[in-house]
Parts: sequence; C-alpha cells; structure tokens
Amino acid sequence: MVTARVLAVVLLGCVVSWGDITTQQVAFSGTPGFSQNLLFNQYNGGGVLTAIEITMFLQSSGGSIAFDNDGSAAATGSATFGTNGDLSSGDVVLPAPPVTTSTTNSTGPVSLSGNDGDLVGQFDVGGPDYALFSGATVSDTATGFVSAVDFAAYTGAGTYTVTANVNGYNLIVGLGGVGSTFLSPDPGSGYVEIRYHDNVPEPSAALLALLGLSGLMLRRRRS
Ligand SMILES: [Ca+2]
Ligand SMILES: [Ca+2]
Repeated sequence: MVTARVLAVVLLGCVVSWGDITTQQVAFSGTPGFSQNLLFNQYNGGGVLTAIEITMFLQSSGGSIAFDNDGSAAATGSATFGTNGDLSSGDVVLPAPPVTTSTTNSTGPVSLSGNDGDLVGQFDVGGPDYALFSGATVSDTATGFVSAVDFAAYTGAGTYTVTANVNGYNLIVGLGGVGSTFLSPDPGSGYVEIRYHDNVPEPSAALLALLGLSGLMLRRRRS
C-alpha cells in the first residue's frame, strides 16, 4: 500500500514540470550621453515561458560639480548629480513600468560667500565664493517583468536588440545667480540582464525514478 502511494507520487512527477531559469548578461560602458545596442538571444528552450525578467545595473564613478558665486550676497543651496539609465527597443516590448536606474551624488549644503572680486560672468576657480564637489562610485539596480502578451517577440531562434541609454544629470536647489560647471561621471560599468523563467517537462528523470522503483518492488516480491 505504501509502495503504491510512492508510485502514485512518482507518476505525478512525470507530468509535473521543472522550473528553469536561463540568464543572459550583456555589459555596456561609455561616457554619459550614449546609447549602446545590446544583443540578446531569443528564448529557444523548448519549454513554456512563465516570466521574462529584465534587470539594469548602472554604476558611475567620479564626475564633479563646481560653483562660482558672482553675486554680491552670500548664497546657499545644494545639488545632486550622477547618471540616469533607461532601456529602449525597436524589437521587443519592454516592461511597464519602465526599468530605469539613477546613480546619485549629493553635495550636501553648499555655502558660498559673495563674489570675492573675480570677473562677473566668468567662471573663476578659487576663493570663498567657489566650491567643488567630486562624485564617488555609486550604483543602482532596477528590475521589471515583461507582460505575458509580449512574449512572442522574445521567442524563437534569433536575436533582438535592447538599447541602454545613459545620460548625466545635475539638479541644483537654491544657489540663484551662482554659476556652475558640471562634469558628467564615468558610468564605468553596467549591464543588462535578461532571465527567462520557464517550465520544462523532464520525463526522462521521472522515468528513471519510476524504473528504479519498479526494480525495487520486483526485488522485494522475489525475496
Ligand atoms: Ca565669483
Ligand atoms: Ca572667486
């Protein structure tokens, strides 16, 4: 009776499929303000796709923002700067909401004295009316899932292109009338990773287990 139950469980195993994940990772790099085409293989695993997961990893290092106050009054404020990353494709429909990444450096409070006598309208380095902030190495990761209605373009024996778009940004709060220069960080390294989750029936493994159990039962009957 017990062996019959075990046999039923193993038989069930023949029809239950095994989940599998296939991962592809393609790197990008460049100076912000770039779009880089990344080539991926379509899903050709012979199973049933259950999910398509798209991840963007963006890392930037360095960059800087500098201020020179040309006004006579002292000025205060703050700034953030870094890189923004997003994905686009003419071949496949990407996840919604979109997969976007953003690296952030923050200056914290910026306090500048009034113009210290340098030329107004000309960015001048140095003095108490000047400040420079350098960026660190910062990163961000975002993941999204493709809608099941859009799986068809991801399936087949060919390839498709996903474009990584990376741009520098800076956001200054306060510091009205203060001149600034911004140097975009180097994104350094980044990648887009696409993971296919599928269900692949594995009858051979279940069959082997079944055969082994049958052999065991036969041996027990003989003894
Ligand atoms: Ca000045
Ligand atoms: Ca100055």
